[in-house]
Amino acid sequence: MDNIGAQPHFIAAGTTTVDVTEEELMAVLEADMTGTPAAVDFNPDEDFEEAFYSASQSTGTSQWIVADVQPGTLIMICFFPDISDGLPHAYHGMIETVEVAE
Ligand SMILES: [Cu+2]
Repeated sequence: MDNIGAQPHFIAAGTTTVDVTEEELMAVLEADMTGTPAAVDFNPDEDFEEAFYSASQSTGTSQWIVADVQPGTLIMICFFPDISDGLPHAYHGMIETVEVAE
C-alpha cells in the first residue's frame, strides 16, 4: 500500500461474517465514544477476528504486508490520530470494507 496523503496512517484489519456496512461500523465507533449503544447488529468483541496490522506509515512511502485473510468481510480501520483534533482517523471516516471470497 502507498501513503499518498498528507498524514501518517496505519491499518488495523480483521474479518467478520456479519453483514455490516461502513456506515454501521462508524455507528459502532461513535457508540464506543459516547457510551450510547448503537442500533447495529455487530459486536466488535464477538464478531471481529483480527487479521493483520500495518506499521505506521509516513507520507510518500509504501509497504507490503503478507496476510492470511479469512473469507467474509475484511474491515480495515486507521486509528492514527488526526493532526487537526487528535481523534483517530476512523472517527473521520477512514474505514474500508472489502469482501473476501472463499
Ligand atoms: Cu489514517
